[in-house]
Amino acid sequence: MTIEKHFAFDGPVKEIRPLGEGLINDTFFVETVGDNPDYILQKKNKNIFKDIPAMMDNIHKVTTHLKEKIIRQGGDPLREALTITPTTDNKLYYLDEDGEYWAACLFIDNTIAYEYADSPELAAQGGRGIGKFQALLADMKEPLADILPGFHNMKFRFQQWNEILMKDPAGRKKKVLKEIEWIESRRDEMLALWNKFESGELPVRVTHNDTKISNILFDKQGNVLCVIDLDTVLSSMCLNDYGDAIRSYTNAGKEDDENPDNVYIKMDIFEGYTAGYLSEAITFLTPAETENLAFSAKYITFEQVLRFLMDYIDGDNYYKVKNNTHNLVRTHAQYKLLQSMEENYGKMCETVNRLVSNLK
Ligand code: GN1
Ligand code: MG
Repeated sequence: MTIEKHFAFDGPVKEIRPLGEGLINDTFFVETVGDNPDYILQKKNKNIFKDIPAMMDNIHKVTTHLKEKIIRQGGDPLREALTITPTTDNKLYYLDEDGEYWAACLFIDNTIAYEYADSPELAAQGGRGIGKFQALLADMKEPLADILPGFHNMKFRFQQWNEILMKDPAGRKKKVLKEIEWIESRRDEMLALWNKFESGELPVRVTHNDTKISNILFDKQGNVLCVIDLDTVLSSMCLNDYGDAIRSYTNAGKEDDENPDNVYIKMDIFEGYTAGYLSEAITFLTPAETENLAFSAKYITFEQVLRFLMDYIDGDNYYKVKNNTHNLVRTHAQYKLLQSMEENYGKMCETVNRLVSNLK
């Protein structure tokens, strides 16, 4: 690989090796010689991200804003926010001869990343991380490009749903009549939340849109340090980020668990994450936002059931699959999580309300 010569890395490169198990981009670790900083290099997935220049521009705007605020608060802008490493001609990405987009950032050393939140304390740190990320960006005025049109927009998702059901491209509709009913019976309540956003009752915010715990770096003392993977930052409801974190942190099973009995919401993790999130986010959340926090967990989990089922009916074109029932297994596992949230919804609302009043 000679890709490294296009980036403004400090110090000569010793080795470039694949890193992590990301399902979307190809990621590499760039080790430089001696004490020079190391880097992360990525080939971005242009099938999913249709406008990578706009995506990099969003990341640049967001990290610039974060760094200004972190400096003003006396923090370390190189460790508490992502730093884009430009190309040698000072661009945010490099477009190679095959039409592939590459981008690099500084590697933040001496950190820990987790795959699961196995304690309420760790979940609380993750919640603090996203709460602080959103709080630092709450006064950002510059608009962000809509790089994933309709991403958490339920109206758009139901348009896609209607079209796919009508086409039934893989002939699978007849196999999922019960599952289709799961979606239809919740259509109105789910659209109602998106309507509150469209009507302006819920404000437009800078949102991360991929708030799983592995997208947060912690320091060696276990304190949250930096939110990473900013590919999906855009302007939307901040409830997306809270809801998606609850969907991923609190699940006792796996996202694609073969045994739905393993899947349910862990209420201690729910409380931990919510407490951590609110400790930072209370500074900017409006009453309409706090009132809809618990519902947003159901909303994003429902959306995930819908997206997996839709991809199954469509013949598996979006998510990578292990076999031709993988998307159906995912649908069932996420539906079990949604049902568990529905059973615990009263308790979820009580917990949010109690934590909010404690902070007032
Ligand atoms: C995709 O691969 P990952 O975890 O970054 C998807 C998310 C889904 C998630 C489900 C751009 O994200 O929206 O919630 O899979 N990202 C995109 O595992 O579609
Ligand atoms: Mg991601």
